[in-house]
Amino acid sequence: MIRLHHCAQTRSMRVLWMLYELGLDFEIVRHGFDKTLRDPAYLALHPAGRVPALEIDGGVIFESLAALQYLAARHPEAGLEASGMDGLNWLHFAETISQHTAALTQQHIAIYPPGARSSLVCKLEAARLGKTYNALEARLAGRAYALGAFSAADVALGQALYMARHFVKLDAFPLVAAYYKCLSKREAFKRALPEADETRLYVQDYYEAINV
Ligand SMILES: N[C@@H](CCC(=O)N[C@@H](CS)C(=O)NCC(=O)O)C(=O)O
Repeated sequence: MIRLHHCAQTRSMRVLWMLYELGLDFEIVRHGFDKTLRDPAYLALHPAGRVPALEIDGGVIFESLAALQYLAARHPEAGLEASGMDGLNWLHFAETISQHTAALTQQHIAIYPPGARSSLVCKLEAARLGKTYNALEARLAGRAYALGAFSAADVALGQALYMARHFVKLDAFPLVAAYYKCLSKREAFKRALPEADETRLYVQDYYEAINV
């Protein structure tokens, strides 16, 4: 049995999307995005108490992009592998995007009291996130997908954009905006979105830079 430990609107969504792309049978364990991730039972699956954790083939994969690589290689018939220099670079570039989203999520949502948030860090991280959009914009010139054909790299990058656009809009990056629009129409992407009654990490579509 494949079992995915998941929190809505987090990096575990990448793995959920990929599992749906592959049409596999699996269970989802939905966690709250809170201290329960540090419960000893969960720490036995993920050493830092984060999501995702994917129980599969008698082991656990606890890095989202490793999970995408593993799943794509496990199912070569789906043709989703992102391998070689280009494939690995663009698959893992998702994390270059997401590290800024994580910092911005902390600043705009997680840090309490709100007075402890930093407008300087918000502006810096948003500017650095914009630079990653620039890099992706250049990569997408003449390409519908990061590697030409749809692959695990697009699942990773599309999900990274899904989170990132809460802090830096895609409008100023026409190729990235069109790419995200195309990816977000995929059935597997839509199935990986939060359920109607699920607690969301992002309660706003967009978070303006804060002034403290
Ligand atoms: N590099 C890891 C990052 C995992 C990670 O930090 N996940 C976040 C959600 S996006 C998390 O679980 N945060 C909970 C916490 O920090 O307490 C991956 O890609 O799987």
